[in-house]
Amino acid sequence: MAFQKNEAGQWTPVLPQHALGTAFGAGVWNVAPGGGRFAPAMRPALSLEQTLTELKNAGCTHVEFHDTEAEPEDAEKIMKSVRNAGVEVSMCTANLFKRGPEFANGNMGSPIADTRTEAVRRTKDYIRTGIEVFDASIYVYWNSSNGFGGPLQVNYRDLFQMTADSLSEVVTWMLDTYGPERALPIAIEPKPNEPVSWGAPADCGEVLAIISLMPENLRPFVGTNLETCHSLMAGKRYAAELGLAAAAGKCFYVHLNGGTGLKFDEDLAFGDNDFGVAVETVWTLEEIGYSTVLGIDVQPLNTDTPQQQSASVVRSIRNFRRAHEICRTRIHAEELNALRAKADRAAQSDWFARICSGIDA
Ligand SMILES: [Mn+2]
Repeated sequence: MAFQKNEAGQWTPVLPQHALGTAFGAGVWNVAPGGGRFAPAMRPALSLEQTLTELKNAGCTHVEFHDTEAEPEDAEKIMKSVRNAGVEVSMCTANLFKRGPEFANGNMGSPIADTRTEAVRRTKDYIRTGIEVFDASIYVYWNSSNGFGGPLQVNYRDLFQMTADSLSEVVTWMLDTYGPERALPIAIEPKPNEPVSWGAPADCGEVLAIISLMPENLRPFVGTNLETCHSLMAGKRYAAELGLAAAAGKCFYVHLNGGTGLKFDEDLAFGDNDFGVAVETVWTLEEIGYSTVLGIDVQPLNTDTPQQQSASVVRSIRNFRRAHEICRTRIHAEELNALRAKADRAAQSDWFARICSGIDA
């Protein structure tokens, strides 16, 4: 069962329950040869079976797929490999950015009707695969090419309304086909730029705004998948974005990773560059009661060797455990809440450095 009614009669997602830090999922694209516009490929490409083994050995209990890595027609065969590897599929997502030229000018909110139609069709196809083959617990819509690159390239009002309308079409089809009990929770992953100069939705607030543009009866089926690096690129504090999603009852899934600020999608390991972000993220996940699979979305570093194919995934999980241990042993809710109740940010800053460093002096 994927949705059930709560005491107030609202449909709410039923996500697999895992105590925080006991279930991690990573994308099969997180183990990759590397390379791009500014760097050569650094490692040999692995087979799907090798990739699944790498992720399992890295500590993942779950894996994630794009439809370009696991086409709907190959999904049954791929599920055999997934089962053989001893993992499960947590998330699946249709690639609405790099499949071909059709998504060069947006997807769900594109000014081109055929593009919107194709985005909706591919999304329905992969939701069907997620429900019928993968037994996935979440479907992610990442905005990717949805947005614009310069002045008046889109009608700005239509961009947001049409994105909502396309999602409404998907949810309506899903409910008609499977009913709420089998419906797959849809999580929107925002990003402010890359591949487009202005991506829509750019952040958690814009995701919530788009959901609010959908008919009321469809809104319960759509939430957020917030990613650490995307939030940093938007100039946001990731943990605060999680808090906003949770306040709206929309924190369906997360993508943990790292970045260095208002730059590009670095997809560093969780805890890389700014370990304090990892500590406040883990504490915030505890505070909001996050209790399902923790998604990781990282890339290997350029210097990673063929023996380090999954080093960024390994380090993400290790850093999560380090941050979790700090939260468990050095953060005391009463002490923190007492600090929050005082107008003394100097004391709060000193406290945070003390708990992260473990040094009292
Ligand atoms: Mn992501």
